[in-house]
Amino acid sequence: MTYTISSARNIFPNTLAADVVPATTARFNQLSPEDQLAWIWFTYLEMGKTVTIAAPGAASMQLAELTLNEIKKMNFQQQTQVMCDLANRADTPICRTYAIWSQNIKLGFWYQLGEWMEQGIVAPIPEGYRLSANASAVLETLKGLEPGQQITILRNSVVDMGFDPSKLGGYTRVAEPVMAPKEMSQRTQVTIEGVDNPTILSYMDNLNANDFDALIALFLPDGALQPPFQRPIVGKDAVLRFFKEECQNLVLVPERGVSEPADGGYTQIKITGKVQTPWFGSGVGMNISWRFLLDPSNKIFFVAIDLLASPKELLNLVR
Ligand code: 45D
Repeated sequence: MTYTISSARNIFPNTLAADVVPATTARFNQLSPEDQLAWIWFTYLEMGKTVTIAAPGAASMQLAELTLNEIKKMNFQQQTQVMCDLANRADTPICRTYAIWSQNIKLGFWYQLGEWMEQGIVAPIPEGYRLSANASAVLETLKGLEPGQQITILRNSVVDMGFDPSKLGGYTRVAEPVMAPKEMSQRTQVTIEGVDNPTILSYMDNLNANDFDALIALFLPDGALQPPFQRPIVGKDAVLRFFKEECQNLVLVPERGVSEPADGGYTQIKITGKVQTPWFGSGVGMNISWRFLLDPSNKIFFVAIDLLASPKELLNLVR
């Protein structure tokens, strides 16, 4: 039998992903726009007690600068309206601009607004604002989760805002410029207990080095990558674009894995370990698994990345 993308998604079916993340995001999306903004604000304050967000790079902020300056000049009432429009996914010029930004630009935009809210330059959440009972319940759920799960929910709530890009018709996405890959002398090499497959090691090392051209060369032309809680991204061009737009400066720390023969001369390999995002650095280590399916020539046909349900899952390498 040969594999399809959809059959490949079922390798290592015992892998337990953090389903609480999409469940919590769905509950968040039921809240009113005002409640959503206040909820994010309280979440942000709550998380700030344990982890620090790093300021985004100047290059990504430049792309949001026009919009940020426009908002800065508004009065508090207008600023509040803009933020509610974003949460409401309204059809306004700012919501349309926001819709075509990459995830990192959206996060950087809100990072700046958050700073300005603290400084009194942008309208704060009204003093004494009381979250609805539902919003409080969602916040309580979030408090009980691991930091890696919390930041994923926070990111989801931000990236889903703005006008729905699928209603825009044709458009050009706006993403941060791609930096040159790391110098050879600056590169690191992972070791993985139980796995020495060269494709897997190169995957980790090239992603850590931001060397996306070398990384994409490991994939088959019709290969696919499935990010956490998303549908697979199929084909080399689309996967390469995703790497360039969303994957700069990640730190992958794979720990252990298992490799075994699969049908048709393929090999299935599961790796578990930690991933750090540049927004939180080593302050937040997300518990991650990679499920790879390699073809007989050792090229990547499919890889799924999952955010794991608990640290215990790091040891789950059974089929
Ligand atoms: O509304 O192997 C205010 C892949 C209040 C690639 C605010 C990967 C009002 C292949 C506070 C101002 C990428 C799949 C808002 C691996 C308001 C691969 C602001 C995995 C919104 C391993 C809120 C990578 C703010 C992974 C500023 C798993 C919120 C990466 C900021 C995961 C939130 C990265 C931030 C994650 C969240 C990053 C900065 C989850 C960042 C999350």
